[in-house]
Amino acid sequence: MEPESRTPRRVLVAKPRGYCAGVDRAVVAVEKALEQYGAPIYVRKQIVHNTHVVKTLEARGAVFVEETDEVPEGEIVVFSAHGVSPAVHGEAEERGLRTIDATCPLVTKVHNEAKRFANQDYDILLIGHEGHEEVEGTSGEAPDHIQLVDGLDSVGQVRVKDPAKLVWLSQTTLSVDETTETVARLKERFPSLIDPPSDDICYATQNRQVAVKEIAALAQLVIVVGSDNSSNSKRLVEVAKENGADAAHLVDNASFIEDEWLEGVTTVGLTSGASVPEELVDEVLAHLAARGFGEVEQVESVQESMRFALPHELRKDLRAPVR
Ligand code: 2E6
Ligand code: F3S
Repeated sequence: MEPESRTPRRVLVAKPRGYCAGVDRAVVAVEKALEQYGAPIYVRKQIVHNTHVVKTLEARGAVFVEETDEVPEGEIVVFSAHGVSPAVHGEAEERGLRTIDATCPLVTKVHNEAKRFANQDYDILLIGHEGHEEVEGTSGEAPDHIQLVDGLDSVGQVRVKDPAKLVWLSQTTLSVDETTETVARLKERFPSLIDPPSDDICYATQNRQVAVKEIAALAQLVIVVGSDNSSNSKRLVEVAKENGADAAHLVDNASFIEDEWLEGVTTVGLTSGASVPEELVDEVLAHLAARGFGEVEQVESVQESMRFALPHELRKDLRAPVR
């Protein structure tokens, strides 16, 4: 047998990976606000769920707060990509804050679906993860009509007013396969349950899952770069494990990789969540190259070209007095 140091070792890098159009728009919105109005710019919650992005923006003068009541009156506050409920918009208005709404347009689309079905008096089953900011924002659009379905186990607890007027919607960053299973289970209980008018799991979530499946089938170990509060990044780890990888780990950056994960491994799969800057992937590649994984191959599953316009508030002067 060849000594391990001479065994060919390669990295398969999934494409697409990393920043989606909604994250790019939200991060650029904070950067532009800092350029246009100067520090401090307040941001409610993490603009996207990535530690490195948050630290970098903090160093440039962004101030991250949990709630709008921490923002001094009259100041500018950016709402994160995950969206906010109408109540949060109301609180900001009451405090005279100038707001920049960086909610991803694909999250806004789900809010609009929720409002429309609630106005028609439907019960809405929102499939998503309890406590996630996106779920809190969407639920806040119609709290009396929306109930959360968090995983297969909660299907049995669903109670509805009229099973003939029932629709499901979802968080944008779920596992496609797991959601399909949850919907099937819900339809066993409620055969007249209707589907959303279009996919709520967004294009970026879906594409990154398709791409990680392709590399997971060829790799013993899959490394997903992403922070541990990032729903879409965590789903990539699960999808990798369910689709052929012996092991899959979420790491915030290269320093979290443990040498023992690499023992006996010849092919490492690498991908990153939708909130992850590419420089963190480059650092992981350098870390792996230093450990003998010098051969790098990009595996492209889907081409992406989505772009979103910046929030409209950045196109007007927020310094003008509020009327
Ligand atoms: C907004 C909506 C969806 O935790 P999650 O995956 O939702 O969030 P991020 O910030 O990791 O990813 C981008 C995003 C923003 N996804
Ligand atoms: Fe939007 Fe999907 Fe990204 S909802 S922020 S495009 S992960």
